[in-house]
Amino acid sequence: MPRIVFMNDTLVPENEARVSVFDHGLLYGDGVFEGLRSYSGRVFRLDAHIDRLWASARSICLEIPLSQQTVAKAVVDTLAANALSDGYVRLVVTRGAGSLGLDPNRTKDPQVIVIADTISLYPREYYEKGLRIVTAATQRTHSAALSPRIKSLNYLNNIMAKLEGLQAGCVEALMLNHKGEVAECTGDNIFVVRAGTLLTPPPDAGILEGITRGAVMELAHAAGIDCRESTLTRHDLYTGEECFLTGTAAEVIPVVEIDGRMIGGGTPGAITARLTADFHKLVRQ
Ligand code: PXG
Repeated sequence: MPRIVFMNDTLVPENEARVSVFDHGLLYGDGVFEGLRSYSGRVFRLDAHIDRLWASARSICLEIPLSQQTVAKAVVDTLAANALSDGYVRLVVTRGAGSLGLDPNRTKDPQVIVIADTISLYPREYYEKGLRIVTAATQRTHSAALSPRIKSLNYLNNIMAKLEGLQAGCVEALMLNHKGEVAECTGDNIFVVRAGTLLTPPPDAGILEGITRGAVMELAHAAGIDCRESTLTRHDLYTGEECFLTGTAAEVIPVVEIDGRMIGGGTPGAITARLTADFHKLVRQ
């Protein structure tokens, strides 16, 4: 069955959902996006995703031609049109069609696109046994070059690091910032447990402030787990008791090996298990 896609103001079959070859989203990666999930027919933290999309767009001087309410409704309507109650949504705003030149002032009609599909999850085994990851040589973009807080359509930085991970037989890769500090993974934020305290890099380490990351920090506080943002080095990860990643697609996933160093006992830890369970409860609330 063809999927139904929202484009600008209407729901259309996927074969009618087309963008121009002159769209600067295609020509330059000039645009912003979000990835969201729905659980049992409810979109998780829809408002937070809408806010982050608007923040990303504002940061690149892209004016989204629809209201926040209209886009939020489009997400819900697109899921419904595809009869998806547990689904994945890709929300994309491109700069629109323009001339063959960088000038964003010579583009018009930003395209607002909502695609809904089933989510392809990591195999269950990864959640039970934990992931092995490696550090990529590709650094996370310097925030003076392009802020990692913008969820832009230009993901080549992360894709280069992802390739390095895949070439090493890993599904995720750790990215460091220009100072050599831990930033995040290619599509997930990272947490480590040290002396019973849960630590994650601060926004100024050059990360995307993940919505799952925020939810997990709230859950840790509610569970009485001391949780703080802290500058981290690879040594802090290697010598931690537990490590896990968070993201819309991955949810909470344990990491048991980094660059050949076994983390903790080499099996997912108790704090990871507790927050995974709490996260599952939260998304189904
Ligand atoms: N860091 C980066 C660089 C991301 O792209 C996250 C962290 C986690 O953020 P949320 O808000 O999802 O908790 C992301 C987002 C995919 C996919 O299909 C995943 C992301 C982006 C694009 C595609 O797996 N993760």
